[in-house]
Amino acid sequence: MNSPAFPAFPEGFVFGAATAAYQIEGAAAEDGRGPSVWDTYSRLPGRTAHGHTGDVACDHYHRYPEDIALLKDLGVTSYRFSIAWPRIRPQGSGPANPAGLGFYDRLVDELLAAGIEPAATLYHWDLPQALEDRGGWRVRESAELFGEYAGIMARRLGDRVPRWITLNEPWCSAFLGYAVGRHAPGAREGTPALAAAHHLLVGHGHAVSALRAEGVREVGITLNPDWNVAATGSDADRAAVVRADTQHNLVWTDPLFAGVYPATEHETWQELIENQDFRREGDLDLISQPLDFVGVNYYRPTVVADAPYREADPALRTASDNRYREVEYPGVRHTAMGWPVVPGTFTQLLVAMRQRYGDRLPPVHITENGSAEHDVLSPDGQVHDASRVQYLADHLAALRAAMDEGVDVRGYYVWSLLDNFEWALGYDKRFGIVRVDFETQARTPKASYHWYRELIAAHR
Ligand code: IFM
Repeated sequence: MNSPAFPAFPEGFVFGAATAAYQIEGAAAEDGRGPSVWDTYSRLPGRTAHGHTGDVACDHYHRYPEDIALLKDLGVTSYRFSIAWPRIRPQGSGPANPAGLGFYDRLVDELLAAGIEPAATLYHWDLPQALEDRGGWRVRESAELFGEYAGIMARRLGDRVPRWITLNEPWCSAFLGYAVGRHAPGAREGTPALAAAHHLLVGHGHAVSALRAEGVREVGITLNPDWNVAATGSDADRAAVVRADTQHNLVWTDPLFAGVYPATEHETWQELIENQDFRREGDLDLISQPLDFVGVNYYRPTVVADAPYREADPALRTASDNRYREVEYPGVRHTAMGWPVVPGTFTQLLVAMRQRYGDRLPPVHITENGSAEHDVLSPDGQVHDASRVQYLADHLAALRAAMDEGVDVRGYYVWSLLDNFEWALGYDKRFGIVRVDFETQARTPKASYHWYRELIAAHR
């Protein structure tokens, strides 16, 4: 195939690659790491594909020097990784585990020696199980302990890690975790999922305060806003888009960037907006502290159609019963995740965020973008993942278009450096630009790795 053209980015634009602790580290029971909710959940029958767990994953805990060598050869300016809270505080509270701190010390030092800026995410879904046993994100204590843990990490690594992300995709933690039960801890609850959403935001606020107190350079949060498209032009489907936007996007972005919860006609969400006992005076001030950047993870648009509530009695409805349903995006390619590929929606989403919040929207880093494909290891030993290359080229061009329309985007992190544990879908879905053979742990850079490497080199 002919390689797609490289979009041009301004000088200083950050090119990176991203991963997350539970998806790559393995060594789940080593050096004093405590269990996380994902260790527990992945062992429940039928919750992950083939019963896969993150016990070994990419064995990055032992192979990180090899992975950093791949990053160095790729030429990225920054690497986004996450810190496993249960490695640092195995019980979620109490003394820090020196071996856990030592691992991230070594990782950061090796990155810096390779000329790569570390970007650390404090929470990519691996809540210490001990905290889940005390209520998890349903209770305020987890938010407070998250702030303490942020302080521990900032004191330890703040001199060497310039970019800090508090939470990754809190929508998934709250709603996949506590409303529909597709992620750990697997709860299918109503209002407690709304409390979890609120406590995640409060936890973010405590972490921002702790990171600021240690004087770290940049603080942000990573969200996964949806671009919701109405299935038809009907008023009912357009109203469904408003509900989907509220539930998926505004519940995060309005408190963070406008210091309010969104006004909505949506009965389920009214619960969140009205005075709940989990909300306290001053929470919104804590949550809306200014940030240096917002991380945006974007993969695909979502088509929504009006649908009846599944539960007729409002008192019995859960937070996942939102009077809309997702439908197929017709006529476009779908990735191995079944996700529609419509790169122009990436531009639309970023421009819409900028329009809604104006200058209150901080500069943006794209902290994840990429695609799972049906990769094949060819007889020549290579992975010719042309569809992933095209996906990346088209999304980078769409990103560039958003910048041309005035969105201040400072960086782009491909998801992911490595094939890894794709949560409930186990190891079946491959997002890496480097193939991982999970039997031998051999790493093979794919065509997309080589393409991205050339794109980065073209900007030097
Ligand atoms: O693998 C995940 C990642 O952990 C969070 N964002 C989406 C990715 C692909 O599903």
